[in-house]
Amino acid sequence: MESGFPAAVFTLLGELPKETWCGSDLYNLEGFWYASSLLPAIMAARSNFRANDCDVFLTSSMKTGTTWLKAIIPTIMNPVGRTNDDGHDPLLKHHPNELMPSLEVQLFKENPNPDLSDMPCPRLFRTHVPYHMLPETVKNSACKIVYITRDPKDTFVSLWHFFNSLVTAVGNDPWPMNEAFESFCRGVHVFGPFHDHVLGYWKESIKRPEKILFLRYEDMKKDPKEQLRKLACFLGRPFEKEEEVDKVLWRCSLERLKHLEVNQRGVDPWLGFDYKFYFRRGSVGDWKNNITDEMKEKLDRVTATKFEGSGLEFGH
Ligand code: PAP
Repeated sequence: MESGFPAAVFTLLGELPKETWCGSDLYNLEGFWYASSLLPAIMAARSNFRANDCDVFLTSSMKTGTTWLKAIIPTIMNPVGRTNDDGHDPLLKHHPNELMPSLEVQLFKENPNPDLSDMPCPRLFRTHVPYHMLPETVKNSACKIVYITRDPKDTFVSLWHFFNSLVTAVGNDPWPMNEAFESFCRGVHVFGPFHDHVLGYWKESIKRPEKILFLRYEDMKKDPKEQLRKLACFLGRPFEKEEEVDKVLWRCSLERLKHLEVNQRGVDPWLGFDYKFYFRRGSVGDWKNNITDEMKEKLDRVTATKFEGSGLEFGH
């Protein structure tokens, strides 16, 4: 069997419900859809990852503002992140994906049992898996979980643009938006259903606010300083001066990151995606430029039904 992953994982793949999505196969395990290329790593991480109390986990469904936080969290946690020493800013040379390694895309992709013991504390990780799929020690240790979500309509539009850019960049036909939209409303997309993903972390964050910080992209855009202060306190690294907040926000701003050479020309070595595709408009309400009134109403209805009684709302 290839790369040390148990044979049972590959046998399981053949038994799971399958759908084609954006030209690839997705498999449904315990109610969520995963790319076959990532599922062995997801299952290995779930069984084999051991959390430390000092770890920080960034969790999200795709295209909800994760890259912003992949930049912000390391900058907050890094002692030079809030100083004036711009020359040593890791973001100058590294796409944010490199600063918070992904369990499924990077660490467990080739090896089901990687040795992570030499990573310095605090270790920073990210994952797109739903709450129930997290390794037990992540749920049960004192490590921190930051979750970011976004209006489903903007999330869908961002997801479509991202994958459409990827398929057209290699000369394939554009991904029909109607097809992508119908799949999203049915919950069939990578790491979907989006609404169930959000609900899993939302419910847990209500039960354990000291464990899970639940953030929204819209709040980050509306009052970034307030959200950053909240995040820094949650991570045990409160800001001492206002200038530190400004510094982190500037370093991690879309405008800055988008224009750095590493992000304009670099390619993600694990996924083969151009780094530039992670940075687009970064606005709230971009769905108005992309989907019809009918689509808006349909997705709003799905959202209202799914979130009914949860206290969660996205309205703009
Ligand atoms: P991922 O799930 O592949 O990591 P993610 O970063 O969650 O993607 O989502 C990408 C969105 O975040 C893009 O939104 P858009 O398509 O609506 O434009 C991207 O532009 C936005 N984004 C990336 N970096 C930043 C940033 N530094 N500040 C604000 N938004 C950002």
